[in-house]
Amino acid sequence: VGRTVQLTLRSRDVIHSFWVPALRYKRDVFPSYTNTLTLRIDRAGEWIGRCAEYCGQLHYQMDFRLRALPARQFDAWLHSPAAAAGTVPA
Ligand SMILES: [Cu+2]
Repeated sequence: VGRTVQLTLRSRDVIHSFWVPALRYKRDVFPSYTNTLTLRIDRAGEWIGRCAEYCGQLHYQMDFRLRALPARQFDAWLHSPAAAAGTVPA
């Protein structure tokens, strides 16, 4: 919350699109090109994200959650074994 964050986006297979409608963030994700998305969220919360590019039979399952944590909670997670393992806080 309150920090500028840059996401690095790259697909393992086909073209997807990282879309968080409520925040108006959307960026295409390619297998052969690394894209970035710079975002800043000024309040804690959780938003639903979806793939906005028809990417195959499992496209309908490509929902995710984007969560903005207060700075102290984010820093604790960032320096935890969970972050190193690539997992997110519950
Ligand atoms: Cu898709």
